[in-house]
Amino acid sequence: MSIAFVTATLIAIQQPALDAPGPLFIAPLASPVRIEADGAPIDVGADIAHAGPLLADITGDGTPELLVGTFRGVIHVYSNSGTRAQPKWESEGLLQAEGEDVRIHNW
Ligand SMILES: [Ca+2]
Repeated sequence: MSIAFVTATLIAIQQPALDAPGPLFIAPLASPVRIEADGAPIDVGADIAHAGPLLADITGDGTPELLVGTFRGVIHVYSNSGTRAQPKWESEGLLQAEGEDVRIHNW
């Protein structure tokens, strides 16, 4: 998959300081679920793990793709042939720009 550039919006949940007055609300979390692509759990462990997932609509069709950055600086791209509510991920390989794998050095 090749793109010119990526824009994305990150959403953070603001939590009150621990010493703030009033009750501290901590939402219960659901059990973790392995995300699958092509019928198997996604595993970018060969790239030393430290996976950084991001949902972003890089094709402009209104359905987000799954991008998973790794410690080595490459970004795995998974297209969604499902829906926003019921995604079905399929591996598209590494993110490329101008025919080359995108590498973002993080050190
Ligand atoms: Ca899309």
